[in-house]
Amino acid sequence: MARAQTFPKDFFWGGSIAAHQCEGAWQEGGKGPGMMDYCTAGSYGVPRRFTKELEKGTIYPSHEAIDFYHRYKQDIALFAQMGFTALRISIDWSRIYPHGDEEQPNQEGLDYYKDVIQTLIEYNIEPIVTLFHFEMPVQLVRKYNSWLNRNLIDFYLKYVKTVVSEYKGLVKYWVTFNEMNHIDPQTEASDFFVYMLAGLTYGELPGDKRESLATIGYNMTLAGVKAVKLIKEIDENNIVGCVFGIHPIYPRDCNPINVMNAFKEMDRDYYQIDAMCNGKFPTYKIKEYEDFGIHLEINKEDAKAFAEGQIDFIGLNYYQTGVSKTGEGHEDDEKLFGGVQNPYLKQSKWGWAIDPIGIRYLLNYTYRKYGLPIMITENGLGAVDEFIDGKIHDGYRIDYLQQHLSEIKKAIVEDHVECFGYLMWGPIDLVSATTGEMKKRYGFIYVNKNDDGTGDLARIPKDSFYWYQHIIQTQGVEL
Ligand code: BGP
Repeated sequence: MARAQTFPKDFFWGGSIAAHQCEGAWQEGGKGPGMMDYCTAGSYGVPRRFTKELEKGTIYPSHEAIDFYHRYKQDIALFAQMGFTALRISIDWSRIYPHGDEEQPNQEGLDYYKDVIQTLIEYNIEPIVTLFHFEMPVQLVRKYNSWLNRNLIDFYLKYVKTVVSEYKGLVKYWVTFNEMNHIDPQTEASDFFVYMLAGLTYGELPGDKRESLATIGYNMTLAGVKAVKLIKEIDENNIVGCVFGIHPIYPRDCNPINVMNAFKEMDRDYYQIDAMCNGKFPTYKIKEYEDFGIHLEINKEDAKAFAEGQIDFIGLNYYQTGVSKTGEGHEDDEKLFGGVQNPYLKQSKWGWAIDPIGIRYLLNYTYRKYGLPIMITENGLGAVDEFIDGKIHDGYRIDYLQQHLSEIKKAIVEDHVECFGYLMWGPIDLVSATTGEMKKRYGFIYVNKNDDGTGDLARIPKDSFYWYQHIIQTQGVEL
């Protein structure tokens, strides 16, 4: 058989969005308050804040976002015009169980997502549904202490059962969690990620910080494997994955100790994938925790859950590579640059290193480790777009995507990595997760909304819109 020359015929071409970054309508359709509704806007260098109460005069970007809630039909029509064959959306838990612990779900929330999903299907766009993309009812945090409490696993499974049963036969591809890998006691999981994933700030984590982080990571991983089993019990045709946000770590140089340290830094992002692919929570991790004096609450039945809940595919979000923070012989550069930059790479305006080869490296590394199919569930360039003669000529975005896609093609064609989809992050401009800005734009479609909340929310295709349309039409042969 001749070697494949391009992407497989049934490759998923599309994009990824998340409810709290696009829907808005935060008090409509019976939705309860979600954690992200209490998150202010920030900017590059100015962190977003989570406030206990809503502050007058402060902008909370999720409240209106880009109003996808009311405009999804128009937006999906534009995705269809580009030729999308898949769209990854997330379901906001607080639209289904407004406070997280109700007996009955909110039917209006279920109906809303059903219509979104049916609209996608009408356009032959495969819905890929994420069940947790930082969206969580506030009450689950305030009353139960979030994922530190094992009860959260049951609330999550109840929500998963409701949603997966409701969309049986409509949705086949499910994602249990987005980027839970940022919770780890050995990283300085930023305050922000702890909050987004677990709803708690460092200040609010009771007891030993590292033990709390390990517990949150364990409970979420356990919830993830239990969800896999449940989703397949509801429909054996369901295909279930989990999404991880990984930036490969390069060593500072070829000094063996620096190579070893870089490996260790990167390896931290993999213990949950190990747990979800190998049928058990890794013993090395439990022993490592013991070395640190961290005690995990592990029940006898947990082992069975890990044995029965292996995922079918791995989703990878890739934006950048990093350079190991530890580097013998490099103490001075660190002081000089205040962070570790790769001198071979350029950076985006938000300081993210642009490294197309990194995506091929990540695909190879992960595929060789597990042999499971992989979907690129996020990738893209956050940039400032400006109108010239009423148009946005975003050649910089086209270059970025072109280079990354051509490295993915090499991974598929030359390295034989089973990669079955490319979902560009933010195909329509939306709220940045880390900064809360609109100015950090990823889209093929411009949304007329500014950071101060002004703008008529009009949708305008950029040059990259037509470029991606052509790539999809031609199955990436020219890449
Ligand atoms: C990932 C998140 C997304 C998205 C993306 C880009 O970590 O899963 O929700 O936002 O990062 O980040 P940002 O929006 O901050 O540029």
